[in-house]
Amino acid sequence: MQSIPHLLAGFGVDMTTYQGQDLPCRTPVTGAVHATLRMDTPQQVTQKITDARSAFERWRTVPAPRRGELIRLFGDELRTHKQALGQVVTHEAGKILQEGLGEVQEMIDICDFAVGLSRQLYGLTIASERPGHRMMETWHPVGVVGVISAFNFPVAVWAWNAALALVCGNSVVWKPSEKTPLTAIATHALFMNAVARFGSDAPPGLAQLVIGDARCGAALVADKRVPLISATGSTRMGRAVAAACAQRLARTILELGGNNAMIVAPSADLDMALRGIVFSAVGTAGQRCTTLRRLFVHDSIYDALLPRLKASYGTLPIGDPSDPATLVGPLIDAQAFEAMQAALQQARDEGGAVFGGTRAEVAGGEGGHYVHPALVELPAQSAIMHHETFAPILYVVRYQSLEQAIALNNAVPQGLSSSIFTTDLREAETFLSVVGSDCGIANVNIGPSGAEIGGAFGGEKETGGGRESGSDAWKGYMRRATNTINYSHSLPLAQGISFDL
Ligand code: UN1
Repeated sequence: MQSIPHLLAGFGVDMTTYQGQDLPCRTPVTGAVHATLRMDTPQQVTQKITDARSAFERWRTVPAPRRGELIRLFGDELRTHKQALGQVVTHEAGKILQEGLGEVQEMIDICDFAVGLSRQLYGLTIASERPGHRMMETWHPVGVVGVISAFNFPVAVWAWNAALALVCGNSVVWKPSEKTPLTAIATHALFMNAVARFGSDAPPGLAQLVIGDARCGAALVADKRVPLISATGSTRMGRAVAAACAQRLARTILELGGNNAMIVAPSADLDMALRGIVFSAVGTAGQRCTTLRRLFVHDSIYDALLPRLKASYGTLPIGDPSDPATLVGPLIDAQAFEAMQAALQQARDEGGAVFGGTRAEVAGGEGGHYVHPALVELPAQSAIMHHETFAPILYVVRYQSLEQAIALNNAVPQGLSSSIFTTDLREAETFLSVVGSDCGIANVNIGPSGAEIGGAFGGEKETGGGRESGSDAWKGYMRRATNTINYSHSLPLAQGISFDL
């Protein structure tokens, strides 16, 4: 695989604009520092918002299908550079290359979706109660949209937000995780290539990139000229963003912690369930919001499934994420490793039997944090299972009745994703029904992770309630105006009120 400076040069990035002394960027692959960047000051963030605001004032008047053309060009850039951008993701976030490429594909998919959407920003026409009147809804962009993204999906989640926000007529200010700024720099360069090809209809400043830490995020969140903040990350971060936005009555789209479960029912196809469990629990080294963290297995099949699961965990290829044979890459950093070890210790204290979970030796990766994914068998859903630990730990608990399993699924504070493996129609439909899973995503015979962009993505409770990506999530990036038009020669009042002068 090519080095980071070489890869970035391939995107046309001029690194001298970004280099500095403030932010050392480490690759989780080896732990080495591969770039040191300067951070934006809060004043520079303010200036970027000013530029984004003036860009918005022009961009909102460009017809939406023409705005879609910019996103089409951006999608083309992503198609051309898919391999290289996937490699940057792998270098910087430590995802295996297949997942790095999958992330870029997710960006391409949302671009395609957004291009179609640019001709479908529909409002309703509503029957008026008054003669000679018509009611309708018009959708307008909100203005500058602030996007705060996390290290684990360093580019796709920005693209979900930006592609929709831009076709809706907004401008975007992006504050990526300080753990993955280089991926953001590469993506921004590709976007600017699309802008250059699009021509002068795209005002400069339409998409802004902020490099920095929580101080930059705070400056973005506090700015009254940013009516909407879409933030992905920890529940702790989301609470701070929500509080700051509530203070000034700004809107938020929050995609926070997940603590996702799977129920494996007596009738489940165990071969499929096994594949679903392993991909969802150890993919991205357990660092997806949608990662499977809690597994509820029916008593009658527990002893058939667990040995197979352990056998599969015992032979997982762990190592360099750019090696095509690897399925489990490194954790993002030392802190993630320590949090994993602390969670495992707590699980032991709560009566858990831990399988795996130790540090894995990887030749050349001594400075990285590679682990054997952990399986923890517990007699009941204990306190640690109510927490999201961003690492490959799968807690396993037996259950006796579907009702009990659904109650366990719903007992945690988070509500992002959930799934059931069953071939029993009654069980599947109950799980999806009003008395079933309380999550934003509920799947049957599919694990909780790896959602397609076509559906609305997000979850309930401490996950934050936001919806991004497909379906009608675009409405979150627009404001709705209700219009009543009177084409008669009189002025009847609603509710039959008489008000004669
Ligand atoms: C996240 O983990 O923040 O459904 C997003 C999935 C991916 C997106 C995950 N499409 O797992």
